[in-house]
Amino acid sequence: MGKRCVMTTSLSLLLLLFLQTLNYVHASFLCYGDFSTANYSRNRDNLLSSLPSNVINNGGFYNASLGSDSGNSRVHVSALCRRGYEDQACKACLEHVIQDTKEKCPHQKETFSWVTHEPNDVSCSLRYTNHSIFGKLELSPFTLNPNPNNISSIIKNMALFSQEWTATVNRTLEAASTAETSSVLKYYNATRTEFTEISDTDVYALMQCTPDLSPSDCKRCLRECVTEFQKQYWGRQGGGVGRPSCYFRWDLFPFYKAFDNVTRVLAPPPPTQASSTATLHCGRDKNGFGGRNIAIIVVPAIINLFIFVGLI
Ligand SMILES: *[C@@H]1O[C@H](CO)[C@@H](O)[C@H](O)[C@H]1NC(C)=O
Ligand SMILES: *[C@@H]1O[C@H](CO)[C@@H](O)[C@H](O)[C@H]1NC(C)=O
Ligand SMILES: *[C@@H]1O[C@H](CO)[C@@H](O)[C@H](O)[C@H]1NC(C)=O
Ligand SMILES: *[C@@H]1O[C@H](CO)[C@@H](O)[C@H](O)[C@H]1NC(C)=O
Ligand SMILES: *[C@@H]1O[C@H](CO)[C@@H](O)[C@H](O)[C@H]1NC(C)=O
Ligand SMILES: *[C@@H]1O[C@H](CO)[C@@H](O)[C@H](O)[C@H]1NC(C)=O
Ligand SMILES: CC(=O)N[C@H]1CO[C@H](CO)[C@@H](O)[C@@H]1O
Repeated sequence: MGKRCVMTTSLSLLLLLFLQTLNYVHASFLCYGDFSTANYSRNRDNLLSSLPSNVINNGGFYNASLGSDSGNSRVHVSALCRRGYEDQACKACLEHVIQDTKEKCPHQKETFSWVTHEPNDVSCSLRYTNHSIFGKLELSPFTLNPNPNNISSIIKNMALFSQEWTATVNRTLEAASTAETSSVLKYYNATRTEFTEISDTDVYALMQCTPDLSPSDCKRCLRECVTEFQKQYWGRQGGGVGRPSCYFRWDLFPFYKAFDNVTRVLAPPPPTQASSTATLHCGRDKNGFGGRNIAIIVVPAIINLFIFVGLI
């Protein structure tokens, strides 16, 4: 009995670690809000059925709404792809996320996701709510997916890393939120940066906002993603933060096929005046929904594990 207990625990721990990695790879998805009516679901399904082709025909972003506010059945939908993807890969990603969302979120009114579609490793975003979202900055809820590994295992000078990371992320943030074009995928930037102390790889960072925001709202959204990562998972080797209006991810490897055409640059040099240490706070944001999707996956998996262990 004791032996089996220990085995179950360590297997569960392994499984948890594995699932954390899995969840990490699968980026951000949230489903929330009160339960919806049959009319709401029907309107949602109507909008979703033509969404992938509408996104493609509209240059990579599309938004629409359907239903009546009085009947509590009005649905607002928006979707987008990243800049630079082929239409067919983007469409496949959207079809995948739509199907996945319908399965995982059959009854709730609101969802957003910044996900990738494995076969092409192309990423796209889907969002629907029962209130008007066009042009509105929405910061919560948010998802937070840390890379499970620590950065301390590969670097020695944390202060130098911290300085280069902040400068790199600031550079990416400025570029992503400065809309130079009228393209619907204007708020986007991806950088590949060589850091002083990391010799065998580069630092990859990607940021994107929905195009209906103002530049300052986009900047604020991305800034809050960066701060959230620093607050909760500073010291990890990477991570992603998703909010309804924007997405930020960084890692020590390229992801989402987003860096194929990105030129490698050197980390910005340290500021000339004595650099101040970044203040890092600990603890969870009360509004965070970060752990919810993990729990949804982990609970059934652990039940399966018990069944499995019982069979031995
Ligand atoms: C959206 O649904 C929530 C309950 O889930 C409700 O309180 C709110 O009034 C609804 N908003 C609109 C615009 O219908
Ligand atoms: C749902 O939609 C139908 C047809 O549009 C309408 O007749 C019905 O009253 C709606 N139901 C609710 C609960 O609003
Ligand atoms: C990379 O560049 C090639 C050639 O210009 C282009 O076809 C492709 O779409 C680009 N990929 C991305 C992800 O930007
Ligand atoms: C990362 O660092 C934390 C705190 O120093 C430690 O508790 C944890 O075990 C480390 N994780 C890994 C994967 O090395
Ligand atoms: C990054 O931007 C923040 C906020 O604008 C600023 O406080 C900080 O000094 C910047 N850091 C670097 C290294 O540029
Ligand atoms: C990111 O911004 C930099 C600086 O503006 C620019 O040179 C680079 O082409 C941008 N990269 C992408 C992928 O948009
Ligand atoms: C690109 C796009 O379809 N934009 C539309 C989103 O919704 C607003 C408000 O309904 C429209 O004004 C935009 O044209």
